Parts: sequence; C-alpha cells; structure tokens
Amino acid sequence: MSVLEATPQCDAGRAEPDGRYPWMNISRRLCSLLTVPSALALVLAGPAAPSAASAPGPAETARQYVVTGPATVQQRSQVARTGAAIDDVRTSGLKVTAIPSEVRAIQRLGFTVEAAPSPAPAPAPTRAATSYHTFAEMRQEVDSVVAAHPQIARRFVAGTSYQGRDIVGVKISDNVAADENEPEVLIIANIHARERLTAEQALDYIGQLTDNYGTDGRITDLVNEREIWIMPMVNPDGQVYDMTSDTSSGRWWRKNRQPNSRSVGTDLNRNFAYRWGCCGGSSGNGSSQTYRGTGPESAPETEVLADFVRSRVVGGKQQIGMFLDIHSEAELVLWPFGYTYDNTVPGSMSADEEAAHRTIGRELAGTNGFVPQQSSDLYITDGTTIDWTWGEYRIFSYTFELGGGSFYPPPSAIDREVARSREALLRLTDYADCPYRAIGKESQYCAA
Ligand code: 3K0
Ligand code: CA
Ligand code: CA
Ligand code: ZN
Repeated sequence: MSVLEATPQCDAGRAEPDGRYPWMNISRRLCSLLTVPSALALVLAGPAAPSAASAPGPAETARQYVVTGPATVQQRSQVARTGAAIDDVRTSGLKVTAIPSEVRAIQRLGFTVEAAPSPAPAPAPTRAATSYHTFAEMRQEVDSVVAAHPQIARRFVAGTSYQGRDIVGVKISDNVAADENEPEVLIIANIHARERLTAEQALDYIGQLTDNYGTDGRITDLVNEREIWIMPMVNPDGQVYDMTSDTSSGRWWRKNRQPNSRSVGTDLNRNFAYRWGCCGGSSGNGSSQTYRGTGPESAPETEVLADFVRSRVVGGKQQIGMFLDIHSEAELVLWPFGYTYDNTVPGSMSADEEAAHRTIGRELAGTNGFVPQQSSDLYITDGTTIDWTWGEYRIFSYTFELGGGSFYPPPSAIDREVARSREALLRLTDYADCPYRAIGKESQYCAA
C-alpha cells in the first residue's frame, strides 16, 4: 500500500468520555471537515515551513509505517530528526509512527515509506475480559497490595496529570513509613501511553517484592536494604485515552493529553530539562509523536516526575542511586546519553561512569535477552528521562524496551514477557548501593 492510500484516522479531537473538555468539540468539528480528499490535499501541499512549526495550524494525524533503507545509526537519527517516533528497529524496515509531513521528510531522505499492516486488535480495555490493567484497576491493585503489606508497602501520589489524575506509586521497604538511610531506586512505567506491557512489568515487580518478602531471602534483603519507589502509570491521561476506545484496538497514543497550538500531546520523554531540544532528537510540531513541548517541563507530568526526583535530595545528597524507565517494544537496555553519540563527555560522563553503565547494562541484558547499548546507538534523542536523571543528578539510569512484538501484545503474552525481565529488575535494585561494584571500583567510589 502506498502512503497516500493510508486512511487517516481522525481521532485527535475526539471528546473525552465525560465531556469535560468542550474545546475538543471545536477540534472535532474541524476534524469532521478534514475529509479524506482534503487530508490528501494536505499531504500533497508540502511540509510546513520549519519556522511555522509551533504556530497554530492544522492538526496532522499519526499512524504507523515501515521505513526501508536506513541501515546505520546516523540514518536512524535522520529519521528521528523528522520527528517520527521509531517504534522498533529489529524488523527488516524501521517501524515508525509518523504524521504526513514527517512521512514526506523521510521520503526526501531517500527512504521508502509504506503504511504498516493494521496492528493486531488489542484487548478491549473497558470490558472485564482484558488482563491489561486499566488506570482504575492499577489503582485498585496498588490499594490492595498496600492493604495486604502495610509494613513494607506504602502508596504515594507524586502529583497530578494535566487532566487531574493522580500519578500514583508504591514505596517498598522495611519500616516503610520512615525515610531511612538506605539506597533508593526509582522505577517508572507507561510514560508512553500505548506501551501497555510496561505497566504490567511495574505491577508485577510490586507483586514480586511484596509477595515474596519473608520467604525469599534475596528479595527480603533487597526490601530491607533499599527504598524502592515504583510508579506504574506516569502518563495516566494518555493511558486512559489510549485504552478508552469503542473499538477492539487501542488508539496508538504515545504522548500526554495536554493541548498545544497544533494538536494534542507532549512527548514526556522529550520534555525533560537536560539539553532540551538540543540536538534534533525531538520535534517542535505539536502534531508530532515526539513533540518536545513549549519548554522544559512544560508538561505537568514531567514536572511531577522531576519534582519527585528533586524531592529525594536529602541533606544535599540525591538518595536515588538507580533509575529505570520502562518502555516497549524493541527489546533493549539503554543508558545515557541519548543526545550525543559520544560515549563519554567531559564533566558529565567519565570513563568509569560509562564503563559502569555499560557493564551493568550488559549484565541486565544477559538476563532478559535484550540488546544492551547506549541510548544514542538507537538514534539521537533529547530531553529524555535518563539524560536528565543522569545529567542533572548522576543517578545511574536505564531505559528498558520490553518485547512483545507490538505495543499491544495479546494478554496471553503478558506473563511470559514480564517474567523475562524480573531478574534484571532485581539486579538493578541491588546495584543501587554502589553501581561501581560492577567494575570493581567500589573502594574508590563508594567507601563509607
Ligand atoms: O532513551 C531512549 O533512547 C528512549 C527510547 C524511546 C524513545 O523515547 O524514543 N523509544 S520508544 O519511544 O520506542 N519507546
Ligand atoms: Ca527501610
Ligand atoms: Ca531514604
Ligand atoms: Zn516508549
């Protein structure tokens, strides 16, 4: 199928189920005017001038494509620079999610773009049959874990989303009500709404740590000696939007649900305040999947996460020793930086810091079968979680890309896929006291 045969799905302005957002009715009317012929006219009209990228203009609708031609990381970064989100690199062509202007930009690079086959239907989220957690079910699960394990599990709310939903987490540790002097670990998931398996991985880890406490010696030690903060759905508005569908598939939604001058949504993983928008790893177009927002932390959810990390500075010292941001679906273990191809950066990534990241990354990947690499070995990004947590606070930081073969693996795949990374999460938690242990330099860097 050629690009022009792809049917635009006009969902950017669909009203929320509770109708709280009347402005959306305006964009829905605009959307209904955007018939297929007029959408084609848009496609043929050529790209907006870069200077107009953040100016008001027609919203463009994203869908998934297969790009053939890119073979090197530089070529993948060229594709990423258009603003397209690269979803998977293991396939014979790159899977990307892109808007029409980005498709044209990719074609101008000399690559071939074809509409991806329709994704397999996802579980219908609003029906009880699904085994993916809805936002409400996630909250219920958090509440029941905390009720069942009050000594070691405590619910916290880091803040609220653009639409006012709680960004919920669980703290797991012995004497959980106390802020003890123990190495801390932060794990977040579902920053990209459609990456549905990621919340399951976070919830599974909450279950592993709490259910096996007191019986499994290794887990008991980790819970006793760490303070583990786990936030399963850090983009709740996007998650609810993605799952609220009257069809049997998800809405392929990635960003948050904050309106912008063009469309809706900021890519939270391009909105962090370290080298924000520096390097062609994000987009200034509000319709883009990788829209970086109007400024660092312009998205409420980003600010909530950053405030939480800032709040863990106690006595002038950042308490979090390890950070993990769980994504899907390319089966990768990534570490900073994403904004530069350089492995080391004077003053912000020393040879030992890089070696420790790399050594741990490879060890973790050895347990789940993923590919370990620096973030920029995939493609250049800027304003990501891990560039900020490392760049700003020297928290050892990883992004996992889980597997499953799609953003919406069948529920029957959840247990298998989640089980793959359990060991990696335990090891990552263990390393929070002194990541330099991985390179035999704990006496140099972590002496009491
Ligand atoms: O650090 C990174 O390289 C992030 C990779 C992530 C992203 O935000 O581009 N990949 S994803 O969007 O396909 N989950
Ligand atoms: Ca404790
Ligand atoms: Ca503490
Ligand atoms: Zn992602």
